[in-house]
Amino acid sequence: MEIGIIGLPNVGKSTVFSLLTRISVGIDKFPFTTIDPNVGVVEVADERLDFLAEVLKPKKKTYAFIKFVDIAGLIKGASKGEGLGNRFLSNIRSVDGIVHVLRIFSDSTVASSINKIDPIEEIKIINSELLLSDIQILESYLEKILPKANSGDKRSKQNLEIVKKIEEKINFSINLKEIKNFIFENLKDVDKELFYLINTLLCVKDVIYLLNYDEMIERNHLLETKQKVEEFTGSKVLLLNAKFEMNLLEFPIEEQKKLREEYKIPDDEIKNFIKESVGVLNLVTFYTIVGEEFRSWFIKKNSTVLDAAGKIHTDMKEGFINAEVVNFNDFKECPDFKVLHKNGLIKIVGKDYVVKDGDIIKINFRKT
Ligand SMILES: Nc1nc2c(ncn2[C@@H]2O[C@H](COP(=O)(O)OP(=O)(O)OP(=O)(O)O)[C@@H](O)[C@H]2O)c(=O)[nH]1
Ligand SMILES: [Mg+2]
Repeated sequence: MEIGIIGLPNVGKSTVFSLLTRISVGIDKFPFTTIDPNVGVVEVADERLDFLAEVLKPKKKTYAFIKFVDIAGLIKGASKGEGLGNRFLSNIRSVDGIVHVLRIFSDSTVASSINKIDPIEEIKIINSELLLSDIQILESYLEKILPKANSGDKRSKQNLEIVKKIEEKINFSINLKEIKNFIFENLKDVDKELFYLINTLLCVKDVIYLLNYDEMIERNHLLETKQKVEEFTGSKVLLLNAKFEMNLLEFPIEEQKKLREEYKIPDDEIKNFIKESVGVLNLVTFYTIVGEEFRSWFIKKNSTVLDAAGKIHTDMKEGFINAEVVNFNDFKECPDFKVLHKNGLIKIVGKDYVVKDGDIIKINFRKT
């Protein structure tokens, strides 16, 4: 699961990225052979896993993680190859969700590409680049199916009409959420080919907006700005003073508290940001207890327990027999697996069972 951090140049994307990776674990803990320097792994704290571990005292506790990708600044004309242009756009195409960083600090020593604090303007610039790039994709698809549609192929004709409708919508709107909703309303009856194409579009990705502010901005004004952006985008908007948080890491905890009070910077903004990032990916969390290791995992909403098994280990998927499932809510009320079992609260489920948020899962499988 990957989240791309996007925005205009010099809005603080890399600062947000470094902050996230600094507060997380070392990358070497994860079994990737190579990891791109601009991909950071961030462990997501989880109170339910903490509770499980507190009660059952395993030797090891492993939190689920998400990857953040620091994408270089997009500028006007990127879709036509300005700046590093399309390369960035293709980086964005492969992520599962987007964090759009907006600059709410003036600092004349840091060049700004629009020379003012204007988050709505920033959103418009970035969105139009994303949308222009989507239009290119739709156009080349139209070119491809036009001959077939003209020769009377019913399916192609239908797809052609849908794509034209989407294009028209994109031409008249800058609001990603609105476009996304429109697309999905018009997608009830499309074939696999078009469905796949639509899912490669940037405008269907979920976005959260991050206002990167600094101490110079007045809190009330900041909250008004937040509301404006919420109204304009219809999406989640979060606050973070990335540079301050980054600098704070240099101080001992007691000092950090004092500085927060002095500058009136709340201590839950990073936590919130990470939590909401998970939300934007439409994930649910499930838990496994294997030997001495307790672990939380993310999986896309509506995934089956077989998908979950595959995530843990391919052997588990291939040799899948069934799974034992109890939800965390039941465990919290009665933190004893034996009693839960006796009371029939541990269900045996087959491969098609849809994993629910908070499920504690034990996969039974044949070793091959
Ligand atoms: N005053 C102030 N400066 C900030 C803040 N956040 C970031 N900066 C500074 O802005 C400059 C650019 O920050 P980066 O994080 O590199 O910005 P970026 O969006 O990654 O920029 P590109 O990769 O060039 O697109 C750095 O000098 C940061 O220290 C902030 O909240 N206040
Ligand atoms: Mg950067």
